Amino acid sequence: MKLHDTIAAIATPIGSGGIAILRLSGDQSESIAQQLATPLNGNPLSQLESHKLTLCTVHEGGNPEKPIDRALVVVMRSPRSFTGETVVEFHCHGGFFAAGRILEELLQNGARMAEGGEFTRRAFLNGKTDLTGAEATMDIIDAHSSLGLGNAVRSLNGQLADAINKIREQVIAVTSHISAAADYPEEVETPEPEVIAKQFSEIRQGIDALLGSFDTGRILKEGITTVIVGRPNVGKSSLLNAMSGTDRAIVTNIPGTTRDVIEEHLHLGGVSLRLLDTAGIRNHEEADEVERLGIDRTMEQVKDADLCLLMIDATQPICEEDQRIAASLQGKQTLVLLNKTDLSSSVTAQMVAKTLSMPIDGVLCTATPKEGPPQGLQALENAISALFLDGKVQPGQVYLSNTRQRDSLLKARDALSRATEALESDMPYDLLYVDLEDVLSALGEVTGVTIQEEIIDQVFSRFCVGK
Ligand SMILES: Nc1nc2c(ncn2[C@@H]2O[C@H](COP(=O)(O)OP(=O)(O)OP(=O)(O)O)[C@@H](O)[C@H]2O)c(=O)[nH]1
Ligand SMILES: [Mg+2]
Repeated sequence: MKLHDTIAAIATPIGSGGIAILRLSGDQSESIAQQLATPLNGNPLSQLESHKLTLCTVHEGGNPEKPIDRALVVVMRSPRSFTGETVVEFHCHGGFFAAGRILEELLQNGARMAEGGEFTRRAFLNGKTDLTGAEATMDIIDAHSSLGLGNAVRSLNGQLADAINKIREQVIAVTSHISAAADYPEEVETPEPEVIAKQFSEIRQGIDALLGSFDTGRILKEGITTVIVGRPNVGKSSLLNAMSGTDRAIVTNIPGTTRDVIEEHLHLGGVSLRLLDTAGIRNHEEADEVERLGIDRTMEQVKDADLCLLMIDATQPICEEDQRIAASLQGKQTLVLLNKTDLSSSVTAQMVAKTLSMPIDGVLCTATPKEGPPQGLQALENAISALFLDGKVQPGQVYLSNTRQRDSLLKARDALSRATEALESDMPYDLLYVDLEDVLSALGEVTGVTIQEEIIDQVFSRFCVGK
């Protein structure tokens, strides 16, 4: 990958659509574009005002006999562009052909096909964005909920980078105070250990606050993975259908209907709920081979779930299998749904809570009959919101949502703990430097000021071509 190459790519998805946008970035962008685009106002492309769209005809090799399309072309001269280099965009007609033909022409005239994420990588290398901004760009493209989008935009606007930089400044302040006192003992008073300890604790609070926001940030970005589990025939598929307002899962009164995992995405309070319906769990001996495989898949899903909905049939006494399933969900966030409460039943929520050792507010009564409206779904949505969102998502706050960033912050916290231990064991101050340097460099990894090439590669490998 050469940095001075001029790169080109189609930036919009391929397919039928009103417009498609191609991007060129690099020193040669204007001269390459000029080979095929002719402004209708007669001026050469090189005389176009920067950042102004101009209608052009686009021809193969600039030959008027061989038209490809009419396109709006905009030149964004360096450094006022996304990448910091001169960028030219062609806004041509969408569909499968025009943009592809223009791209071929650009490549033939000296541009190179951009690699995935190369435009954003150049923006980063040219100081147009830091790594949190680059990653936020990707999160905006991938967002599937309004709260997730809001968090990504806040990060793009620099809120996360600001929070990290504020902590870095605190580390720099304490490090430089110690070193100034060591270098100029006459002029700078050596700080007392209590003073340094207090500063360390403030730094730690800042790091902990960001790390503590990760669980919510991940939910905002990826949604709440929720798995419905229970014995066969209790109504799991009926719940998936009722909550998603679809007929997605087959519902019959034959136990063992669902074999594969069925997934639907819904919206709940501004985040996405990834709802998974699974094969009913019963003794492997009672189930046939396909069902057994389905049961194994159910347990796989449980491992990765944020929330398990354990469903119990209210028309039957709570049995050993229900208890076994409940025991297998130990340690997972779980709500119990007492389903089929529209039918006459002798099982109460209190009995379920007692038998399964659940708090009573973790047991909800539902009904998802084939005919007639479902019941209890609003209470279920409220309970999920209470667990994951209420009081946890504060307006305007930025949440850490990226494992790479979290891992760097964990490294920073470990290094700070080492520095704190050294301080507490009365080590000479100059022994704190190494650990404080590690704190700084780990914090710098988050924004990209101190970073190795392979981390940059890892970040940008997630991007698509054209971004
Ligand atoms: N009356 C009533 N019937 C229900 C309710 N929920 C489900 N059913 C019926 O119970 C039967 C089983 O429902 P499913 O949704 O297929 O149950 P499941 O838990 O997915 O079953 P498996 O896929 O076999 O594990 C169907 O006949 C449903 O119509 C309910 O709340 N009330
Ligand atoms: Mg089912």
